Amino acid sequence: MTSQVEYRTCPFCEATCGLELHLEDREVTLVRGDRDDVFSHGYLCPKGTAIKQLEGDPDRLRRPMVREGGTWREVDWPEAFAVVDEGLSRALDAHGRDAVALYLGNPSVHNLGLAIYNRVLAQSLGTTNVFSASTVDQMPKHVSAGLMFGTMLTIPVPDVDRTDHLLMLGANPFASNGSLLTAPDLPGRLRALRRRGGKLVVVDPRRTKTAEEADEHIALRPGSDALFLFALVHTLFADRLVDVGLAGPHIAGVDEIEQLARDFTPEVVAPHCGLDAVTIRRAAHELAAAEHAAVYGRIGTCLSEFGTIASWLVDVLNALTGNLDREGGAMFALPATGGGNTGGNGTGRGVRFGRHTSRVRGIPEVYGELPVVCLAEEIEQPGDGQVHALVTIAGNPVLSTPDGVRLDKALDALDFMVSVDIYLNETTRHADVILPSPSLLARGHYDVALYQLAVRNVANYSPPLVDLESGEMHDWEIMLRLANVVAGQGADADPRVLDDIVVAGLVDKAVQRAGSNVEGRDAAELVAELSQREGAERLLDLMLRTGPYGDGFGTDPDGLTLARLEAAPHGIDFGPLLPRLPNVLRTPSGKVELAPEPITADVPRLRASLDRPARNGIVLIGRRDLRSNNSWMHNLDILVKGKPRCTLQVHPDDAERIGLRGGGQARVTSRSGALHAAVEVTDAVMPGVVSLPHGWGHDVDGTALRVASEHAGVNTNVLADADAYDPLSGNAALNGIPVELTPA
Ligand SMILES: Nc1nc2c(c(=O)[nH]1)N[C@H]1C(S)=C(S)[C@@H](COP(=O)(O)OP(=O)(O)OC[C@H]3O[C@@H](n4cnc5c(=O)[nH]c(N)nc54)[C@H](O)[C@@H]3O)O[C@H]1N2
Ligand SMILES: Nc1nc2c(c(=O)[nH]1)N[C@H]1C(S)=C(S)[C@@H](COP(=O)(O)OP(=O)(O)OC[C@H]3O[C@@H](n4cnc5c(=O)[nH]c(N)nc54)[C@H](O)[C@@H]3O)O[C@H]1N2
Ligand code: SF4
Ligand SMILES: [Mo]
Repeated sequence: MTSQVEYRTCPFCEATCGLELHLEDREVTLVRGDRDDVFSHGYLCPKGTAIKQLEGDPDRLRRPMVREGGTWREVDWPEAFAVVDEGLSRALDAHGRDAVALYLGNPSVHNLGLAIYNRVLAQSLGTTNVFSASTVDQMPKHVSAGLMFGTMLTIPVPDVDRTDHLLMLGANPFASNGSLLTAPDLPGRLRALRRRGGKLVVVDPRRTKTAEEADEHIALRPGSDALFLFALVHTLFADRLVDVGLAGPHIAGVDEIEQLARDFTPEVVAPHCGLDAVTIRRAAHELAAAEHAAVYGRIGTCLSEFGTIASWLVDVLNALTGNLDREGGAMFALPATGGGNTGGNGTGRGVRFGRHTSRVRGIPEVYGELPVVCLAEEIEQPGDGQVHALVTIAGNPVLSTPDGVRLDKALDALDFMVSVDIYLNETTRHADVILPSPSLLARGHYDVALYQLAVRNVANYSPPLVDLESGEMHDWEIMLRLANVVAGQGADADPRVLDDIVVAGLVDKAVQRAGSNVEGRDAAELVAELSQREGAERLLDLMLRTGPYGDGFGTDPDGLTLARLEAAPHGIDFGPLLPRLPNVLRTPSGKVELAPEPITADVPRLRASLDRPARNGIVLIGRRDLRSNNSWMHNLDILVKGKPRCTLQVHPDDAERIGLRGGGQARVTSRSGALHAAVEVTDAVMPGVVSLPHGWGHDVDGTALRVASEHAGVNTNVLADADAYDPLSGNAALNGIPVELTPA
């Protein structure tokens, strides 16, 4: 038996904490925070420790599985891929490319092999029916960022370590550890902000842990963030507080914003927000007065029918207060792997949406995908272009997307389904084949996406700690083999041949790109230099070497390579964020587009909402718990033991009026469904608002989740309406759902 201590980045959320793992052979015996990690300095949360239980979970799939009727059989990889080939080819041959849909779930972003090869699979498949968890999450921010700055990931992050004033809407980092804001120990960073005399203001219908730790909690009505933010903008203009600062020369559209904000006075929006005008005006004045301030919005602002407008106004406010791209304000990361906004000259093609639309409802595509609110109907409705088969990659849409019951039925009706997943759960039980990712210990890890949104420029690579066991396959190889299958190459085709084509294509692009650190170099020479590595690591090395700190294949001998990261197990810190305007921009104008037409054209819809009478019925919102991770970590006893956490939080006034008791049951009904939930009476939620977390509802038949099924909870998304979405991004409006409550 060999004992080792190894370091790797936690892959469970966006915070990228360093873990210190104690191993006996393949077994994790102890998990601690890595004190020497350049970014997390020893911080970790209960989910990070649970890597031990996840590795040991007997329900975690370790071999490919094939379903025959109601029974599952472990098979070897050749057999699994033969079944996949038969099932997908049948659908493609009979009905064409669009007959096979793809759904990419959240963990596919946190897995190097899946994250890098997603696109290869999608391109080989060539379907317009691509869906992902992004349209129940952050798509509104991608849309607003793309239109304002030119790429979907050019998203400013609040410079939490140096700001004096943080206005945070719809986020609860004390539970979530931050999102579109990579900052290990974000709670600690927020406490430090207050210790140095700064102010934290939290806008949330619920008094969360984050709100309790803040200087001020503004409890607003769900779904009214866009109105609230517009009233802040209005106030800045009305009270002559606009000062765009040093970024001024790079910003277009300020005057248009003033016009647009004219109608949104604090007095007009206040009743819709459940606030008074004085609070709104004061919030605007404090934001403007702070030396360094930042506005940040997350889930609460995105999961609404005005998600894109709210996401946009967050950055409009950052710009109008002179805090965009400025130390202590909202800044852009410079990621080591490069990205859409590195290596160019500050202009680009910008973004365009709606190149195709969904078949049934005609909802426009964004960034090549369709909103997941359309998935069920695309399977159900017969006709040309109907979805007959589905590939899911690390996703559980039955629990995570609207109208879960309907989607559950739709999946049952598919001709064929294959899932790359580590559990037999509510979604994958409908699959014909499940292809499991290998043990976390056997994977290399690097957070390609998350470092693009980090509060410091950091790079950290975790090498595989153990070899694959027999029966395991690398994620990148699974993806390449799937790509071969859907490209008609067959189940036995060598994935390395396709991989070589992918690498050659990327190297060609790099040597042709003006200003790249390998511009004009011999592509074959570069490919040869990469040849000691394969799969995800080879592509990662290429990205790092051609990225902003890269060695350019010898151009800068001190520059970054994957080998250098391998020699730095605690990561490399490239320092705090630096201003990046105008070079970071990829808009055709080379300016920050403060008033992009697609968004300004949607403002009348928001204005019209002011004419609706302010609702006084009850609305439902979600929440997260520190020990949950969306739907998929509930099978780990250490994370679910204790008091049940899937409770319906109800304000005492509402409970009394309706006749609900803590510990009792409520029947909750919405336009799309009904459920019974355990009631928790608490004044943490504002009157008229109830809260139920998502990711529960593990009591369905045919899964293999022994622990989770004993802590089943209920699936809140049966209450979510597939007709409620933000038209600009297609993102589901999962918060602010009108519901009726009765005692059950
Ligand atoms: N009502 C409501 N609904 C919501 C939200 C909300 O706030 N309220 N939040 C939304 C958000 S932000 C998100 S991101 C989505 C998440 O939506 P999804 O991504 O669809 O769902 P997850 O619960 O993350 O499920 C992840 C799946 O990946 C599998 N998995 C985990 N690790 C691995 C791995 O390493 N390899 C592979 N192959 N599979 C793996 C799990 O077994 C599980 O099946 O939910 C959304 N749904
Ligand atoms: N422990 C844990 N951590 C996680 C996850 C998890 O499931 N568990 N999921 C990960 C994922 S995929 C994501 S995307 C991130 C999300 O990270 P966060 O955005 O921080 O997510 P939440 O904790 O759900 O916080 C959202 C807050 O919005 C509030 N809210 C609801 N409706 C509204 C509204 O209309 N307006 C405003 N202003 N607020 C509203 C809710 O009360 C809640 O407190 O967390 C990630 N981290
Ligand atoms: S905060 Fe996120 S990255 Fe850090 S240990 Fe917890 S789950 Fe892992
Ligand atoms: Mo998410």
